[in-house]
Amino acid sequence: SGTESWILMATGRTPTNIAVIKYWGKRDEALILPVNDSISVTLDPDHLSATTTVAVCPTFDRDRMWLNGKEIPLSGDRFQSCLREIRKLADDVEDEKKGIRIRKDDWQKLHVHIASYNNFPTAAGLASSAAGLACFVFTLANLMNVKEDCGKLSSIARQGSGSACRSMYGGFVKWTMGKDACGSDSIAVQLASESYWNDLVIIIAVVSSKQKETSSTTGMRDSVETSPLLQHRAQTVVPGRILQMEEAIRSRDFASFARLTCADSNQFHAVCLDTSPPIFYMNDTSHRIISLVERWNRSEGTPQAAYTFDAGPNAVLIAPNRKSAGLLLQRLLFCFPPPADNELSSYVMGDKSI
Ligand code: 2P0
Repeated sequence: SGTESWILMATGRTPTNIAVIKYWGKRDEALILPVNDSISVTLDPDHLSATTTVAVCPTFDRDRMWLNGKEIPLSGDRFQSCLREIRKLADDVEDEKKGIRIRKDDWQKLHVHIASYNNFPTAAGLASSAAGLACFVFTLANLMNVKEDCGKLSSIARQGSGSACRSMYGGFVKWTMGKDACGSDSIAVQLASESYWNDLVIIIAVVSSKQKETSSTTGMRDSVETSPLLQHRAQTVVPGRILQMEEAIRSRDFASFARLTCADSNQFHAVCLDTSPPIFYMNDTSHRIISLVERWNRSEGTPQAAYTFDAGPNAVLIAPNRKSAGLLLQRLLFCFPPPADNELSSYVMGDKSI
């Protein structure tokens, strides 16, 4: 500290997560407390992940943030609430080599610069807030020498974006809705590590590269206010499904896992349709993918693959192993043949057929 100049940085990488039992609806908007528990699988960091560098320097005069190289405003943002919460938990940092000594209280006055990158196109409408907020909280906590455990950090990430709390762990993760009013028990817990069920293959079929029309935040607010099905789902359906899903994961029972995953995705989209005005996240191509998987599963007599859709038309497909994943890809490519001269990686299903 003092007048000398120095810069201290930390970098982290966090993957996004895909819910298999969905979060949809808040009971407290400010604290982001959900109306039901949810369960997700965190992806491999090589694919959909956020990388964030946080820097602190005595000459920084305000907190600033860049997303994919472009500065974005921080004021009033949910990043601010995460920053405030982490600052409260900050501890002394000493780096003798660099001659840096930051005391706990100094963190209140020091400003941070945050640079975050997604290794996937934000425009593709794939969940980016979960990875971004989780990575931000995790990296900031490292920089500020926060000693709290991942559970506590997950409750801070939750205040940035609900689904972000689940990216605090790898593997299968449950976000427990919690009971208390301040949200201290609305945290993520790991159900199984990333290596527990590593035969599973996840395929993301990009159906449209357009940005979604209704954000999750406003969509779920409208659903809470207008959908009678949402109340039924949260109170009567999800509690049982959570227990069944935990059991399916524990016993690596793919058939049960797939049935629950598909049913829960469909119910979430039914709640969207039950909202006034109705929300349409899926499109014709999404529906064709559902039919394709349903037909295949029915013809084999037992689930070969699961599908799940979030707040957009892109399909997340889960196969029990590489062999099934290969067969699934064959079926997808048969129904949605890519243009011959195109690279498969840049081919967006449905952009042509709609
Ligand atoms: C989920 N989704 O469980 C569900 C399924 C989308 C569909 O969590 O308002 O971006 O920031 O808490 O976390 C998307 O909602 O919403 C989401 P906020 P978030 O993954």
